[in-house]
Amino acid sequence: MFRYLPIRSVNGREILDSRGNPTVEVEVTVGEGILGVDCFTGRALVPSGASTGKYEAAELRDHETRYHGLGVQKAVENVNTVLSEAVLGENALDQSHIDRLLLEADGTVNKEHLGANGILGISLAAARAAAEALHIPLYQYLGGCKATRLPVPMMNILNGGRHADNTVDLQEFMIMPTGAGCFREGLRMCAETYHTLKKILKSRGLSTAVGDEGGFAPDLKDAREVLSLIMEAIEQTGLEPGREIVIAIDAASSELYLEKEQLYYFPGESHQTNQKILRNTEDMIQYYQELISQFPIVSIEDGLCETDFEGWKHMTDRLGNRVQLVGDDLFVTNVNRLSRGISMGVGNAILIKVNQIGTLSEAMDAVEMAQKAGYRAVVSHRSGETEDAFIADLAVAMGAGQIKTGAPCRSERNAKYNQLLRIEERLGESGVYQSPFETEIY
Ligand code: 2PG
Ligand code: MG
Repeated sequence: MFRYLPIRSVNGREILDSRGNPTVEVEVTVGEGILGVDCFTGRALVPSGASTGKYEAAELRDHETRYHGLGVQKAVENVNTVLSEAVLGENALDQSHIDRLLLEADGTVNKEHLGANGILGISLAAARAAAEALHIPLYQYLGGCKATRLPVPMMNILNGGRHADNTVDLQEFMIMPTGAGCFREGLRMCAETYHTLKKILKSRGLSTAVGDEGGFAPDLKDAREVLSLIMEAIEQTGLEPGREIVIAIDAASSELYLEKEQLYYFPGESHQTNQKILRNTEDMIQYYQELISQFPIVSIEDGLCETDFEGWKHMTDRLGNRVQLVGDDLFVTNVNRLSRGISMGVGNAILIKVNQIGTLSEAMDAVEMAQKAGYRAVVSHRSGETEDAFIADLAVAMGAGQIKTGAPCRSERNAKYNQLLRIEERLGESGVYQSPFETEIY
């Protein structure tokens, strides 16, 4: 039976994210009855990045004095006026149609006219309202009856780069419990390792304060020192690195790149060693190659800068059969950039961030394109997050197999892990948890 579930109201407001900066929240109400009777409301909260890619959809900020210029009142006003008018009365069960109307209302390529933050809020809230009205869980609404795969966490336990004020240059050091039997066990293994790491840092007089994504942020010399500490933490927890837990890195190298010099500058390492550390593309690839041979690293995200497709091609030829190479700033959840990457043989995985592209349909299209081409997809949070756990359901819906959502610390991160615990419990014996990697990769 074809059902028409009209959008009855759209209500946006300005709220705060995990960094204390304003962001957009939207409530969409749908229903066939009189407003208020037989109506269902979905709410979505929009995340925000710090190491934002150059090619991301535009986040609309007020640039006024309040909130140091970061207010989102204009984006909220657009939600409550022109964007709301575009979708009122339209069928919430037709997500592609809703998203198309939002895109048309904006009319620009990167959503700079009305703001990707407001657009995304409506897009996500409409999906949630539809799931509510159908009385089915969000992952099932988005993914159908085959949505049974729980993602392996890619858990950021040590923060650097733009996410912390320490001397660690690479942005994220993550652990992945690929050897766990189920998601719940994997989460426990990671949380235990996280706490062991805390003890080790404390015993060496290093800081145990955390960065934006909940990982520790001590001053350390370089990636090797970080990775050695993580290895120690895994082993002291009684786990076997390389078999039960493997390691992933997000270099976020666009942040290190000096455009004029065409070199990557490592400020922390330079400071710690009293010499200017600069690496060219070749040095970077060589650097990763050494790290891969010394540590059980299975995944490197944004190993090279977002503009350098040629360099990426070279890196993929050299490392692509040994590690997952994830394009975040490179692909920005955008099918145009991804298809260029696929046709060139660049990278072998994409990071999926809903606010990087601005609508749910476009994000889902990117996952599908990746999967068809044999690329993996990692559903991801932003460094500025909220209590909204939408991406947990999205990861299961798309059968992505991997989720990147920070440390097991800070409730905006745990909201996603906790939602996955609920989904796993609900799926019961139908739930699938398996390593996304072939064993040869490490
Ligand atoms: C990244 C993200 C999330 P940000 O680079 O992958 O970890 O960071 O949201 O700051 O872009
Ligand atoms: Mg990244």
